[in-house]
Formats: sequence, C-alpha cells, structure tokens
Amino acid sequence: MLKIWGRMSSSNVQKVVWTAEVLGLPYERIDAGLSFGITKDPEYLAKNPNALIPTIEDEGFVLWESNAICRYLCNKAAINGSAAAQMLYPVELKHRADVERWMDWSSTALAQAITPVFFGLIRTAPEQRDQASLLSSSQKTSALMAMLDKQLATRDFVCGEHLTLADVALGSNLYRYMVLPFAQIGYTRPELPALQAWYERLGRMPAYQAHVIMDLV
Ligand SMILES: N[C@@H](CCC(=O)N[C@@H](CS)C(=O)NCC(=O)O)C(=O)O
Repeated sequence: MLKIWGRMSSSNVQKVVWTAEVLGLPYERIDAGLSFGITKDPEYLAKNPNALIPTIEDEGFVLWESNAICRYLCNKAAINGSAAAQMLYPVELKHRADVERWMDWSSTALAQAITPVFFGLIRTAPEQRDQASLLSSSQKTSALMAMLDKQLATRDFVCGEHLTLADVALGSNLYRYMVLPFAQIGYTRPELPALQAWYERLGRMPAYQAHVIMDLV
C-alpha cells in the first residue's frame, strides 16, 4: 500500500493526502516532522536526504517533493484509467502546462511569501516577532492573492471549471491566508471577492474539510 510520511499540519503533506483522497487511493500515513521527529533518522534520510516531509513509498519506489508526488500519483492512476486523475491532471498539452505553471508558482512564489508571516504568527512568541518582516510578508502574500483573484474572476477553479492539481497545490496556503490572525500585527487583508468565492467552493469539498481545514500549529 502507498505509504506517506508527514504530519497533517504541513501544507505540503496536505496536498499529497488531498490528491490521494480525490483519486480514491488507499494509503497509510506515518506522522513525521517537527515534534514527531523521524526525519533525521538514518532510515528516513536514506529515503529523503532533505530531512523534510512529505516522502512517499509506492511498491518500493520512493519519492519526495510534494508537487512531484501529486503528479506521480495522478499519472499512475491515469494509467489505470482513473477519471479523477485526468480531471486533476489534464492530459491536453496546454491545460496541463497551465496546471503545472500554477503548481510551480505555488512553491516558488506563494509559499515563499506567506511562510514568514505563518511562522511569525503561529510558531513565534509575540515578544519575539519581527513586526516589519511579518507586515512585509503579509503585503507580499496579498499581492499574490490579488493575482489569483484576477485569475479566478472568470473561472470557478484556478485552471478552469473543475478542480485540478493547481487548486490542490494552492489550497493549503489559501486556507492559512484566510484564517491567520493578521489583526495581531495590525494588518487587514484586502477584499478579494473571487478568491473568497473559490475558498468557499473548496470549503464545500469533503477532502478540503477533512485534511486542510484545521487549527494552525
Ligand atoms: N519543496 C518541498 C518542501 C518540503 C518542506 O519544506 N516541508 C516542511 C513542512 S511543509 C518540513 O519538512 N518541515 C520540517 C518538519 O516538519 O520537520 C515539498 O514541496 O515537498
């Protein structure tokens, strides 16, 4: 059976579990990372020398990097004729490139922008926070969310009218953006109506409710 290492509070683990759920794949998840440890054990490092989560093992094949894992799971399910896989990761060349573009953007732009304010507000004591850096991170994240808002003004999901891996890659940090206690640093999120509507659309999906919507830790 597919094995997934990683704690559920990780946005990158959430993507993998969400993908497995939409594909209907049976899996075993092993808590790892932060207080769960494991990532620096020699056995784990042999699988993932980054000492990061997630990592998967599927029939002896080991893979890390969350976006690569999501694509692998879809590609494998598609070989077995899964309609869900073809929905999540479209085969048409340009549609697929669009999905991959937003997946890359999720890791290289959005995750980089939001991480300082996420760590500052959730994992740092108030007296140790760097207010200027957290404000800057909030503003950068909002600027990127405004781009997404524009993209979503003419479609229900990031790459069209149905859920794809682009939504999965972006959805965890979207949740964080929606619920982070920005007021603690005197910041107010801008009104972004299409982003809000997309968030509510994802929020009606069982896998998002079960694996993304949770207390931030
Ligand atoms: N680019 C990697 C990033 C992996 C990553 O940074 N994982 C974080 C959690 S989101 C981690 O392992 N943090 C250390 C820990 O949990 O111990 C991916 O997408 O898989």
